[in-house]
Amino acid sequence: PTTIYLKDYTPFGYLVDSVHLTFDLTPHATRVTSRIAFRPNPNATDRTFFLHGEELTLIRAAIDGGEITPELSDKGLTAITPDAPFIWEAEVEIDPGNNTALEGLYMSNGMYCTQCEAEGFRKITYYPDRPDVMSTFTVRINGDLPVLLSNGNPTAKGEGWAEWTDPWPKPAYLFALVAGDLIAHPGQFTTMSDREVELNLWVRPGDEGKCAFGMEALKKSMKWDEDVYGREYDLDVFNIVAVDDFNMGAMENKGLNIFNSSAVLASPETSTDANFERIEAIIAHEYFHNWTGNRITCRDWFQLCLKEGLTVFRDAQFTSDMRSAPVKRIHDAIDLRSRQFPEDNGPLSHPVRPESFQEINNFYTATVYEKGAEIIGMLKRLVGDEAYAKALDLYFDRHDGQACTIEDWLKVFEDTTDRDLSQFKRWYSQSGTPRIAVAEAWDDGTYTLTLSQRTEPTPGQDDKQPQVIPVAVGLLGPNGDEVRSTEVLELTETEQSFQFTGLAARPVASILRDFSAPVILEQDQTNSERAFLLAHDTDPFNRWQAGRSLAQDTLLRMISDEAAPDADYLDGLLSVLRDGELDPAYRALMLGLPAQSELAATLYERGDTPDPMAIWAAVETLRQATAQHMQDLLPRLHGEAMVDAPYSPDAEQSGKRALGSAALALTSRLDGGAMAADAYANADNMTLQLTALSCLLRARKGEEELAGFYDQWKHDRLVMDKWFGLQVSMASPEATPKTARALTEHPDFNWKNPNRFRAVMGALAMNHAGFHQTDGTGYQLLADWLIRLDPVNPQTTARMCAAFQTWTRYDAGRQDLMRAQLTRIAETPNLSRDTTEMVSRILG
Ligand code: HT7
Ligand code: ZN
Repeated sequence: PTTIYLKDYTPFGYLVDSVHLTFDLTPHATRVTSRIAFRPNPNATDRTFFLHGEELTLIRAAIDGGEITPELSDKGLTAITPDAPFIWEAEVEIDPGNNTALEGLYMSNGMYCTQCEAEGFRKITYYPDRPDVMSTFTVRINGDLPVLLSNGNPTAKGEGWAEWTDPWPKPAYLFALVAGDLIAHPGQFTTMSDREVELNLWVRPGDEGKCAFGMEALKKSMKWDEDVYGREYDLDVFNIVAVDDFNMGAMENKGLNIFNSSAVLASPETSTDANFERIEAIIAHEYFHNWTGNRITCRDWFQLCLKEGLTVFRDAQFTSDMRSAPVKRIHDAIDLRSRQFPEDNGPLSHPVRPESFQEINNFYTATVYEKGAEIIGMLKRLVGDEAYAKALDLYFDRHDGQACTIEDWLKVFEDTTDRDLSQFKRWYSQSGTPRIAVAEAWDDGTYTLTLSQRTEPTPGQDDKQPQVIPVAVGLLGPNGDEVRSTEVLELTETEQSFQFTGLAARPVASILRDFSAPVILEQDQTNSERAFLLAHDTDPFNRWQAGRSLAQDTLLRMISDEAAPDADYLDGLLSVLRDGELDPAYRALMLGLPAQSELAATLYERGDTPDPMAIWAAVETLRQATAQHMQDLLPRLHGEAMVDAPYSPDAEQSGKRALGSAALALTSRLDGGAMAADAYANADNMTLQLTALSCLLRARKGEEELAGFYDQWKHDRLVMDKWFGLQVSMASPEATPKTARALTEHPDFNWKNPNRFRAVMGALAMNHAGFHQTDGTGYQLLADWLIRLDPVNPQTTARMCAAFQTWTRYDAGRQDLMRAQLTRIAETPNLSRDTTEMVSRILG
């Protein structure tokens, strides 16, 4: 496979002034006719006229009306062109009905839809399929279906046809087309300059009852982007379509967002609070792309973080504003540690702006998205809110309509603040998670904090340079009062000391408040210091972190030394949970424990070999001890969690339910699931129903309820995904691979549907002790299915290979077993480029 390098970027030899496309839709022989106005690009030297094109049958090609015979390859075509503006015409035939890869034009339940990011447009017609080639598009769709949609505004329609015009120049990856028997859930939005926008959420008949929440989320997002970023929507219509077969969450196509139905459809009966929150965030994310991604796009795919990091950052700000900022920040830190840190510190490690790739689809990663967003958070913290707002205004003014780079992005900050961001820029090029070691000294009223940073070598990067790290610090006095409020220290050297003078007594430092940088803090804290911070820290993130550190410390000692659960942890937790003044959602988070895979990572980093069963057993023991320790408080927590109002997925109600669910899970460890059985019988929403069912399954009960759940919900695809996934996540470690295998034999296991495949195989990979059973059956089952899925859907297969990315952490026996499965996948004949690249990077 060919490797593509950032350093090799050159502009395309031609500019595109307009694109006209006509689609004659039939399932197996769709005709696509293109008429494209090209002209030589004055800023380019290479005039090779190469158009990308894959899996296309060329019927006819012409330049300025004269038929030509271009040179064809499996990647595209080359032709001789005039040295002046010209019109390119082509007619191709494609087969959407057999497109199982879900890239390009494909069919899902009888509906035509597209997915063009990153390089799917080349499966629709011949085109310079690269993000720096931008053009207006006019699209005519001929098809015998009631709803025919494309980007932009509707400009004409008749029986069996429709025409759409998108006035905003865009790259081909934002092209979209949908045709099907769909029903609209309508809405309306008046923009800040009083323009009326027609909104529609298009769904399959039967899903009409699941649209209201998504529509409200869209309106809130539109309003928020006006209020906070001054960004107004720029077309007469905004359409969202829900599709069942989709490789990722959703896609921001201009004026026609396409969503995985799991990321947009919701009702209280079928969706959990977590589903609602995720849907609100994804709708916001895709909508925000209209400016950060669509109006200003990426010059090339190496710059992916330009749009994704910024848009994730914006959607996180939105969620903080709509819900609770501390709760959102804690969720983000948990997510980063469980998904991004393993990537950054393993064989798949890559810079936020990668320098090379074979298959760009493999770089839609937690590093590009979430670490990319963290970088923006750090930048904002360093320059301050006001300068950030100014820099963003300048970014939109200066670059509207352009395809940009990270250099363009940083330049607007340099120009607004006069800061030199050359060292800061290392965040984009240097992979790996920086570690900050903490040393403290106290001398006669002066507290000295010495911070030193280091980043371990990562693939292709042996030597690391110091980065600019904003470390937010506050100091607490012995009575728990804050003696120094939060200050952002700028760590730029390998080692740096910071002094705080004039203190009456030695303080307790609260370091990395609000998780001010995506780093690992190495601090030799005593458990009494942690307990002190858990009781007193005024920074909600670090207060939670203190509890987390206590939990981690006790778990590590339980695993390595067979120690008993730590009293500081149990007592500290009890007092926080007793505090009725604290937000229930926050208290629910306090009850969480580090993921078992995270404990494995910490053990490995300490030089120990993690034993997944020992980790699992320690977590079980600690949970049991917590339940016993909190026995008297649990009824009160249940009481506090009672919601005496019609169901709403808002932050207040869902916070209460989160606390109630955590209390129910602990209670089930004491009463054998009696209360959960009751809760299941009385549940009137999916959050409670699923919580109760998971408690029962964990108590090794609930067979009857599981069967009842199936009968109740077998008609609902999204709920059935939960039914499949839950059984695998709740299975005992020994039973996990067997349970997953049995589910793959279930008649409803439609493995070609990415959601259903992920429900089972994703849950298998996430069940740490179950996946890592010593007999290797977990590894083998996953590999069997990845090999089967690869020719059908390479993108989803490749993403799921990441389940093996931590294989070198474990003992020799497990390593042999995982290596054998990875090798078996790698040696499969005709393996896709996507999976080949992933497996070879994982094997190293
Ligand atoms: N920009 C999109 C990323 C994407 C994608 C989405 C759906 C299916 C395939 C895809 N490939 C890339 C989604 C986003 O970040 O908003
Ligand atoms: Zn995005």
